[in-house]
Amino acid sequence: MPAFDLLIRNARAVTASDIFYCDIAVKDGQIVQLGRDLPSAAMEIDAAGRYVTPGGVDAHCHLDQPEAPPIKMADDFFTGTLSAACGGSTTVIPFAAQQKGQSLRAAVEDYHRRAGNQAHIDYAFHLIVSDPTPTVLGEELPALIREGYTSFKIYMTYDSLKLNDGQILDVLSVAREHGAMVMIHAENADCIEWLTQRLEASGKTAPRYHAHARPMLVEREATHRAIALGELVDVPILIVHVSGSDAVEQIRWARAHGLNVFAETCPQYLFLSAEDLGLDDSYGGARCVCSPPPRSKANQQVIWQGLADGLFTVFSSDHAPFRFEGEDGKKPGNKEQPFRHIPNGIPGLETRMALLWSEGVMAGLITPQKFVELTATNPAKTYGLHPRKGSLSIGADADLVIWDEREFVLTNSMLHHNVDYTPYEGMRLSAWPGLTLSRGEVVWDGMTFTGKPGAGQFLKRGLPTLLPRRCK
Ligand code: DUC
Ligand code: ZN
Ligand code: ZN
Repeated sequence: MPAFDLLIRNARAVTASDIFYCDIAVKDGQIVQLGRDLPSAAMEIDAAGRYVTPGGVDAHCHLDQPEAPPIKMADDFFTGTLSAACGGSTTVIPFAAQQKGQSLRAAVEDYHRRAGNQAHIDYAFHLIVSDPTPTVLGEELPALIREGYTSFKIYMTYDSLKLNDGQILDVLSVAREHGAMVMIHAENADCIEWLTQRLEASGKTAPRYHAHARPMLVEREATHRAIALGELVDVPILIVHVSGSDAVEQIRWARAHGLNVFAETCPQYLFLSAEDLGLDDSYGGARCVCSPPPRSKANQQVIWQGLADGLFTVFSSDHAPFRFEGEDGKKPGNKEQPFRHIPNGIPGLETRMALLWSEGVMAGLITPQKFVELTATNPAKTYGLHPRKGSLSIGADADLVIWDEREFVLTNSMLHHNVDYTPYEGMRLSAWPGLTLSRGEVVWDGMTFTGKPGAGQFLKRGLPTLLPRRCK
């Protein structure tokens, strides 16, 4: 009887701190040994010296989140988790979103129904708190944190979601009391509305004006305010989808003042620019409408620098999938719409890992260890999944990626999401996951998806472990 279920031989294993050659032995879905010349297993894979990293933890993606009809997210738990696995992610954390007037508990129950038995890889839920009533703050949130929903996102923009400063302070206080992590979407809603109305009044409604309505200063102001609110309550916060230099400066300022402010960025701020929203009034740029919008090309360098020097804690996709054609996506009701009505968001679950490995690690901008830290280890620590997830170590889940380094041109036809485009069409990349393992099962072999719906498990999470905690 073989000692192991699976052995990956000759791995060039990467963790957030080290690179070493070893064999990786898997039993019952977990890594059980790392060593040299380990005894044989029921199944063996020769990595032949290729890099092996922990599977990605995509800690910011939107799947099957309810939208106002006719708009509908293109990916649900079936297609979203399948696509994630083909791109080397083995855990996703989408959002159970509370509608105003709805109980948070009802939002969570509805989201569990949506996940059903559809997930191909493991998943957890963040909460979106849009209506922090006394019952939500005093009863529902504390109970849900205890049940393993240990992070929540709050918005400073979007009419249906935004909180005022007093409400933000209330939510932050609950997070402080219970040790949860608050993710903040930082854009100033009133400035955006004021600018949008002026643009509309002068007939500037093409997709490219989306970027004009959300300049960097609206993100800068809200980021600064979020930092101040976090400081007032004395609680760590995480600013999501940081897009450019203005917000980066605010976060550097906060860190320099000793504040526990964490930050996330996303591929769109490295590889897209405001030009992708259109150089003229044509509608194609709707494909790249997301918030905050992509900035100038010079800002891409600021984001790369922040990834390399530790400003950013996590690198997520912010996958928010809407089809370009049809009535339910970027053209609501089958009509080209003023930018105000274009659903915000772009697809990116499947491309997140390869874009960063190819253009970051292989191009020499970040180390392989930094890649692992940003895409797997830190997201797992930030959201209470470490060391089960995001770790290549004994006892961790055997969620692994073996990397193929080869040149190819990315096209949407290669991808497995349910979106009819990728913003990265035609990019020349140098790497893609050659194999993805989810708890020891091959789910992607470099050519074919081999996983099963329902194999993904819901993950009840612990508290964040990014910061030291006193042990008794
Ligand atoms: N912005 C968000 O805040 N969420 C989803 C997508 C987007 O563009
Ligand atoms: Zn957001
Ligand atoms: Zn988002």
